[in-house]
Amino acid sequence: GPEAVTCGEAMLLMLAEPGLPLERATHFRRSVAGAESNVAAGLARLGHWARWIGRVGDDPAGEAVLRELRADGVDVSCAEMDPESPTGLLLRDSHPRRAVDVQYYRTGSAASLLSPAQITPEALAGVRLVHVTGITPMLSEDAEQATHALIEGARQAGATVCFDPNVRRKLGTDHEWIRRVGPLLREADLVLAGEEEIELLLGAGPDEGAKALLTLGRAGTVVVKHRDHSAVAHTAEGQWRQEPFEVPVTDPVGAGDAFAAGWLSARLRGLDHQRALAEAACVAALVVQAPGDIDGLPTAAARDRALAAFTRGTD
Ligand code: KDG
Repeated sequence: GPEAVTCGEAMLLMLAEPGLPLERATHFRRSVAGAESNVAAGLARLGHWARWIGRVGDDPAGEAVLRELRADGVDVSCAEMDPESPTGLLLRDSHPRRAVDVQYYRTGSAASLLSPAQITPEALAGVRLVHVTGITPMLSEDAEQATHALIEGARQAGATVCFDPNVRRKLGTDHEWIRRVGPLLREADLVLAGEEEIELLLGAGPDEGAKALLTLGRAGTVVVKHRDHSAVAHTAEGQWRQEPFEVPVTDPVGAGDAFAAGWLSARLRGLDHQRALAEAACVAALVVQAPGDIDGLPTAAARDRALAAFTRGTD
């Protein structure tokens, strides 16, 4: 079976040519987006057997999404094509120094009809790690139930559950995020979260929030991604910090998913906390140098070469 499973909405991404605001752009490049499928693609590029569970429409956009994920090595054998509902779509631009403008066309999409029925024991058989994000439960009530079924199924399969809240303010009010996604932080064995997300969902600062999850939740490790792009791993035994690798940023979107993939790959290979954070920061630094969410994802060999070069620079 696969080493890792993710589940969520993958969308057709139309990425505007760089340098123009979204409403002015006339040329768009077709790609694929979706936080969970991005992580699956990251793990697959790094050499892991990674499965993505989700739904797309039975339409050309859905074909394109599945073809691209397959080409990146993602196992899409448990993905479904829905003849009744369309594939979700997203338009965005990319700017290194201002917030990216995103417009979603995903209400009523095939993925919003994801249901617990798709989370079968077969889909999770033998899996070691299940990566869940807060986007999925915010899509619809069905998708929220599917998220709970996924966590339950992961436990039954004996898998580690990793959770990234991935707060996207266009998907709900603060109150909805706190109510629907906040409790999931306490269900996860591994948590990856931004400083702002900890503040919103736990009403606490980063250190205090991480400590609360380690003591009140199930988490054995909490990684907080700070505003200055440094990351700190918290466990009961101690803390490890990683500074970001300085690179020219082309497109910051996908950095968090790349970080997750880099970190989870290191965890799956049994590496220590410091090395896992360094690999995570390295994979993120490679992704932000390329346009698109997943285009800059490295193979394991490319990651190792880049990490050697980055750390030589800091010696
Ligand atoms: O993490 C990047 C995602 O935000 C992007 O791929 C689109 O999944 C997406 C979302 O819901 O915003």
